[in-house]
Amino acid sequence: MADRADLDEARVAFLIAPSFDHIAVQWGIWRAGGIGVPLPMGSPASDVDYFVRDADASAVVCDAQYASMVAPIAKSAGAALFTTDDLLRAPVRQESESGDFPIDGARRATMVYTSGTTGRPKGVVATHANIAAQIESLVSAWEWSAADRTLLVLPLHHVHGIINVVCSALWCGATLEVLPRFDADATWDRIASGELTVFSAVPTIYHRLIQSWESATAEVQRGRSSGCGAVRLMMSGSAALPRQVLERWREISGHLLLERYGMTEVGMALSNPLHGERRPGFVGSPLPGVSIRLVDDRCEAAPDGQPGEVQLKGAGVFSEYWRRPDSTNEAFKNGWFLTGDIAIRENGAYRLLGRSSVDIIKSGGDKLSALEVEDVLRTHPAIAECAVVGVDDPEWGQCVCAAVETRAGCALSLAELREWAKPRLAPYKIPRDLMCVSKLPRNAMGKVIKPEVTAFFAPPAPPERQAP
Ligand code: MCA
Ligand code: AMP
Repeated sequence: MADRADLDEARVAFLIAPSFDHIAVQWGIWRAGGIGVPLPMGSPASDVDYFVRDADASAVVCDAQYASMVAPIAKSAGAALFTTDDLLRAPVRQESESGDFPIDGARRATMVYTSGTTGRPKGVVATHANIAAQIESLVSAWEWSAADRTLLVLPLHHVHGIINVVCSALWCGATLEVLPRFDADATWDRIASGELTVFSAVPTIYHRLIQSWESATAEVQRGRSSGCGAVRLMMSGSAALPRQVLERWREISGHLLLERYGMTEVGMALSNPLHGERRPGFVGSPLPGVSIRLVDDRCEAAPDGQPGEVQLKGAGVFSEYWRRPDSTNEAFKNGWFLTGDIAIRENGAYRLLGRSSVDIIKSGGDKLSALEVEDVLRTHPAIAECAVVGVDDPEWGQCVCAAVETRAGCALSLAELREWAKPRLAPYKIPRDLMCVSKLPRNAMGKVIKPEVTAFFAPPAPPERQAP
């Protein structure tokens, strides 16, 4: 592989913590003509094995500390293994130091794994042209410039971190600082320095930053709040921004967070304005280069104020799900990408109402399939049947909760289940609450009634008393 002049769209998977090394490896893969497949940090070996095989990766690059976990996987998948030390600390060959290099926009550039309702995660393939369109849209809408300085606190296996932070900053020569993982105090230190101008995060991170601010001394609080004054743009996305977070953040920082809406398959689609009125609870209007329509359940255009599915078109929309032509076909109708998100439009701005499937859960900005978790839980020896739901939570947005029917004579605790799940599920997919029930609620067809399962964990508030 090292001797090939052009990787010719070979997949290179990489398990590297957010860092200069991570970004250098991604750029190296692009320059060499490969497809970069960033893997989630904290993945259990079973997930790494799945990603490497599904992507049919020719090579895996990892931080040295993961080499012993990755080596047997790479070997059995027939992929070469490199550590970042092997690649980045090796002497640079003269011929690879050339300046500009041609990239054909139609060439496939990245594959980011995402969960759908059914099956295991799918690789979302974006071409160089898709990525360029996604970045140019944001650079223009949010007026990124070389004078900006931002801090990455997000993982780099998601579009939010890759496109909205890293690529947008580097596209226009802005300064990018990188934390290997989110840390509330370290993030506040950098905001308090007064050097940052742009900041983007998910609601759970703002929730954590608020908690950290609340527990600081009055003097530290003043320094942190004053540092926010230097930031020209603070953004939230990837999950719904709770009203309390928006309001408390405004009091602490003086910023009305700019909320926007995106998806791995399209990059960013809708945004509140940089200048002009930002409407709490709304995700704004289409970003440059994005066309949108709302389609109701009769397959007709939803009028203003009526819910419909968000469907999108634009140069940023992905090219395909890797080696899943059926899923790709199902995801498009007449060239429109069907997001599965339901929204309404009021006075030109869009408000998200939820997803068409209850089986997609968003926890801390990470998306997962309830059905995928159920498939794994059913392999537990004590579990006869189970139902996984997302339950509203002020910190995580939604919490993964499992209701299970245990086998006769078996008992199961949450601690036991979480321990058992660690090598089998990514950390954010592991249930945070468990309820053992004698029978799951089912409808006449025998299908589990998920809203009733959700109510086990979060009983709906009693209806307000009517005045007699
Ligand atoms: C970590 N844990 C989680 C999550 N992340 N549990 C549920 N949901 C999660 N998302 C687990 C940890 O493994 C640990 O488990 C426990 O929670 C507490 O860990 P802690 O250290 O407190 O959490 P953390 O590691 O700091 O992570 C929280 C986080 C992280 C910083 C909010 O989840 C995060 O960076 N989320 C952002 C994801 C993101 O970028 N999404 C964008 C995708 P244990 O207690 O067992 O050890 S959407 C996208 O890209 C589209 C295009 C868009 O619109 O933006
Ligand atoms: P992902 O597939 O991980 O890229 O997540 C994309 C999904 O996150 C979208 O389809 C939405 O359901 C959700 N999402 C993104 N931004 C927002 C937002 N501002 N408010 C509510 N949901 C959002």
